[in-house]
Amino acid sequence: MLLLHLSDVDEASWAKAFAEALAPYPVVRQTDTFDPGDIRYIFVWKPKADAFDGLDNLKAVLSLGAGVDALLKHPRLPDAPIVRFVDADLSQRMSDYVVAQVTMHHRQFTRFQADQKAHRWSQYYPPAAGETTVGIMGMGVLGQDAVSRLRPLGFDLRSWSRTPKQMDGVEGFAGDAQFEAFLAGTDILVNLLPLTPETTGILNRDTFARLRRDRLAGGPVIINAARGGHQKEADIVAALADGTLGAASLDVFEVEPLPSDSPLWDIENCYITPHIAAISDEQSGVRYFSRILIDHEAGKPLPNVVDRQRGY
Ligand code: NDP
Ligand code: OXD
Repeated sequence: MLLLHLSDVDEASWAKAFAEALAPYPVVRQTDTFDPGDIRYIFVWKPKADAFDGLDNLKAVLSLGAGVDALLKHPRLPDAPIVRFVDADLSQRMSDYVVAQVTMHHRQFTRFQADQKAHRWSQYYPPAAGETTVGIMGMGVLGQDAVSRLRPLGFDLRSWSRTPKQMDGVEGFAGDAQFEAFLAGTDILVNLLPLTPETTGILNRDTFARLRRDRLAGGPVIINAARGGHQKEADIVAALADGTLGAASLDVFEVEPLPSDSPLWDIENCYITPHIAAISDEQSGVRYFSRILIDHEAGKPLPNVVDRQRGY
């Protein structure tokens, strides 16, 4: 039996789609009456404290989210393997966001917007894409998709990951030892890391100060589409005010929803979206997890299992 335990998304709709895809395999929701001992798989997003109680025969936890940082902190998380969402549709949506923000900053949107408001005719020619370096932190599923879509646009690309990566047309940097060198040549910093103890607060003043300063006229830019826990918002506010950063695009925040009194809302060169960079699409999600469940019941191994030791 598959149990759905979803918060902040339309659980009824997902349950209906799973029931259709898996029939006659039984599918139940958290509010249905069922014997917890019959649950073999649980599909979760923001599970409540009692979500896993009594699930003594669980074979796997299926995560609606690609990021599992919050799930791993669940106080009563069972020992079963966790399968996270890895999907071409999700990657495409994230790359849509990344490409939009990168191209906007590369072409100096903040500057020309201010000029327009001031009725100021000020000819400034942005560097060509090939003269602009986009540095991507996190070269996993989403990072690799993002570079595959930025590359044809002609950007100079570099990546930073925990272990070394070799990708065509991307200069790879890895580990703490190469972090400074990675930052020193980066004009637009894109964060696609998972949130772990090692990556918490990585978008801070010290990181911003190490970015390349002489290429983009307004100053280096950060784009955070991963998790709010990666960023120190007080440092972003200060860095945007004193010119350490030329602009920031933020999709995620230390506290979500972003409190209405956050200073970030009113900063002209800070571009805020409400954690919408990429959503797990229902149709793709049901297709992906149904296949996994059916294959696993048939004895095949689970794909995309989270390494709890690494935290992603
Ligand atoms: P992956 O697990 O596929 O990739 C993670 C990458 O980060 C890997 O390249 C890994 O290195 C690297 N990494 C991990 N820890 C470190 C470290 N300490 N130092 C350097 N590099 C590190 O994740 P995804 O690409 O699938 O997703 C990334 C994140 O995006 C998710 O965790 C989630 O938080 C976020 N997300 C946000 C969404 C939104 O709407 N805003 C939507 C979906 C996801 P290595 O390759 O060596 O293992
Ligand atoms: C995710 C997210 O992790 O939507 O999938 O943030």
